[in-house]
Amino acid sequence: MKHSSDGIFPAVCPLDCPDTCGLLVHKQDGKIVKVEGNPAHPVTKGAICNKVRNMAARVHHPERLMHPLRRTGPKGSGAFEQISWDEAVAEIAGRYKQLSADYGPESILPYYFYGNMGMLSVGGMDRRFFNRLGASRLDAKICSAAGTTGWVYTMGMDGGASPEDTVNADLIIVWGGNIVSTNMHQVVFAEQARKRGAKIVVIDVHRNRTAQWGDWFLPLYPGTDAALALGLMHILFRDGLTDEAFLQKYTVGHEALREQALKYPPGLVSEITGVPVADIEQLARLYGEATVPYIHIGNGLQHHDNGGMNVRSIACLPALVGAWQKPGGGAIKSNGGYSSVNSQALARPELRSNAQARSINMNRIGEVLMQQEQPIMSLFVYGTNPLVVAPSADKVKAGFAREDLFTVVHDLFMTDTAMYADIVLPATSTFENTDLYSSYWHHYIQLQEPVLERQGECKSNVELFSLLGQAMGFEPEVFGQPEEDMIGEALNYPDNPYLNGVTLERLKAERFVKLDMSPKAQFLETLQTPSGRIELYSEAMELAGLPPLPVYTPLKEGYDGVRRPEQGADYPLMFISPPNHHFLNSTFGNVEKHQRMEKAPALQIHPLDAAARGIADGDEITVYNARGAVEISAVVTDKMLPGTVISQGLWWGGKGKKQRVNVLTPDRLSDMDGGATFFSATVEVKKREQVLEVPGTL
Ligand SMILES: Nc1nc2c(c(=O)[nH]1)N[C@H]1C(S)=C(S)[C@@H](COP(=O)(O)OP(=O)(O)OC[C@H]3O[C@@H](n4cnc5c(=O)[nH]c(N)nc54)[C@H](O)[C@@H]3O)O[C@H]1N2
Ligand SMILES: Nc1nc2c(c(=O)[nH]1)N[C@H]1C(S)=C(S)[C@@H](COP(=O)(O)OP(=O)(O)OC[C@H]3O[C@@H](n4cnc5c(=O)[nH]c(N)nc54)[C@H](O)[C@@H]3O)O[C@H]1N2
Ligand code: SF4
Ligand SMILES: [Mo]
Repeated sequence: MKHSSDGIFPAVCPLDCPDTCGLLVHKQDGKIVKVEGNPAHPVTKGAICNKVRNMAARVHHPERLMHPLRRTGPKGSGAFEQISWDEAVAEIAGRYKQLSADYGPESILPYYFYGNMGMLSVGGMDRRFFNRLGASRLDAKICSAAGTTGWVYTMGMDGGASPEDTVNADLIIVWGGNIVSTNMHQVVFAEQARKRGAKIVVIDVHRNRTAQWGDWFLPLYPGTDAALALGLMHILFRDGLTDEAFLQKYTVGHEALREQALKYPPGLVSEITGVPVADIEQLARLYGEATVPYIHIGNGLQHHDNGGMNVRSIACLPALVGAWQKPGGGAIKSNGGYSSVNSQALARPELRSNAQARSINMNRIGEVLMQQEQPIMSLFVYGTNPLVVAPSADKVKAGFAREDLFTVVHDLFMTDTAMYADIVLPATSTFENTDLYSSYWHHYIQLQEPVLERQGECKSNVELFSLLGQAMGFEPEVFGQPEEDMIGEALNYPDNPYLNGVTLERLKAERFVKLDMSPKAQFLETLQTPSGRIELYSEAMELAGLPPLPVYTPLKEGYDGVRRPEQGADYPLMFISPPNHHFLNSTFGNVEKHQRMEKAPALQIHPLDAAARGIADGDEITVYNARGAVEISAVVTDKMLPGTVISQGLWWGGKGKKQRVNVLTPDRLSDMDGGATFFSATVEVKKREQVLEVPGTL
């Protein structure tokens, strides 16, 4: 494609969002002037969110990084000088050779996430580079680790119902997911179901946009979802609403689960969750009597100390009523497993000579940077903005401020994180790249080909790590492999039958290639759990030291129906900081258009909690706990139960502002697979007298 020409070009949304929309990019005079949905995409059908509709403002933002930079002032001061790519690459390669000699290559840590979901962008040349270097490995558990693990213990694979089938559902429960903001095409399917008579129930800790759209909103206390799921099971078993034939044929452990559910009568569950007994009874009846009940399991309820078990418990519900037998029934936690590609061909783990190299959980980055033993001496950050998105952000900042830490950041913008880099490298936008995209929700694979010429001196992740590989003297055939060859190898993966027939040639010709979903017809017969059945009782969990049956465990800070005595009076409010509508995690947080749409960072607080603290709507407040403090304004609202406060959106700090919510969040790990516990935080709030802002470092 002649990408310097003007016109309308197909593209793929690269953001970490389940919808992975097909886009059309309009170009005039070599610039993107408009981004719209591609009506030809079979699922997203031309509808896209407002964030990406305004993507041109980000791609052509005046502050986009265009050249490599080297730090000239103290860390975090933002003082940099422009350097050439040759200088930047030589400096990084030189430092990496020296660090490998002095401390060993494991003193170098890649720190990445999915700012761009392209399979070549993360997991391709980058992984080859760090494998060949022998760097420490990153355990990338910031997003969905705990919940996915809880799901997989129960269902065997990272996959559930097919989204397009959910139009057949007659009851839709959106549980801990704000899909109006975070998965808009699931809302489109749910609307179609609603037109045919489906009822939409939303279970959440606050009346978010999705709850306002749904038919029935049930607010509950944070982290109590497993108790609610067990309460529903209690009633389903008690009232004979279970599908006994299904339980016999497709599950193990239903008798043990029945016993377990006896321990969760509605009265107790109501006390734990804050949901009235009558509502628990009614929801169980609705679920038990529905013909095609579908549950959307969001990410919110698994960002907790007990997050894995929350998802695990909800994942048992469809089996109790045999929902999996009907197209559109069952649940979706994530569908990433259907589109798994040959990740080994991309990442080439065999290039690593130290197979035993340590693995570091990204949720612990602040702590890890402070450790004296086997210290991390260099961080290479790409596709993520840890100073804003990682938990316990003040600790993270202290780690990044270490003068002896050699930090490289590759990004499109001078993020809060890049401010702490020694070398900042400019990244291309997805529209300048070749890449391969799958969705972790729908079943279509897409190819991105460059539609915009390189902006400034920007380089893609693939180019960057290819250059670095060459500078280190690594194998030219590995580090110079053409992108299309890498894509071909990734798709060549007989281990995944769903990928059958998806090829580069077809992607080029057809743009949207559906996975071969025919193996799904045998879904229930080919479950990949150890028993080959849905595991209501899981021996694998028992072996892993986890409770084999669903169980409710209170959060480490916070509620279990009543305030827990050991929590003390210091930080009595549960603090939830989920994404907002117009940012994508911290992406767009620096774009004026998107900031305007979000107004300003705020804390939603219940009238009772506000009154107890003399706080009125619009007051400037300090939200604090032992981890730090945030200064934002109060919105007094009854959208949640008293005792819970909400701040939506991952705002950047920028200079002098104390508004990064992750200062308050714990870096504890969840019950399963080292997941993050962002939402298991407690805080106190006080009114703040207006003070003049003093500019300074972050
Ligand atoms: N607009 C927009 N879209 C996004 C993103 C974004 O930042 N902005 N981020 C993307 C990413 S990376 C992800 S992982 C997904 C996440 O999207 P979702 O799956 O929707 O998950 P969250 O938005 O994290 O949380 C969803 C809801 O869970 C609620 N919640 C918190 N704790 C609990 C609890 O204990 N129980 C229950 N029942 N609910 C609880 C939160 O209040 C929130 O309303 O969205 C993706 N899409
Ligand atoms: N308090 C709280 N914290 C959270 C969450 C929450 O709900 N509450 N959500 C968590 C979740 S679910 C997630 S997934 C994480 C997400 O956190 P991150 O993965 O850090 O996501 P973003 O904030 O979008 O940052 C992505 C960065 O990648 C850059 N980028 C984009 N494309 C490219 C590229 O091609 N190359 C390079 N080198 N860089 C690129 C973007 O400019 C941006 O700065 O945040 C987590 N943090
Ligand atoms: S962010 Fe999500 S909804 Fe918006 S265009 Fe991208 S994939 Fe579609
Ligand atoms: Mo995420």
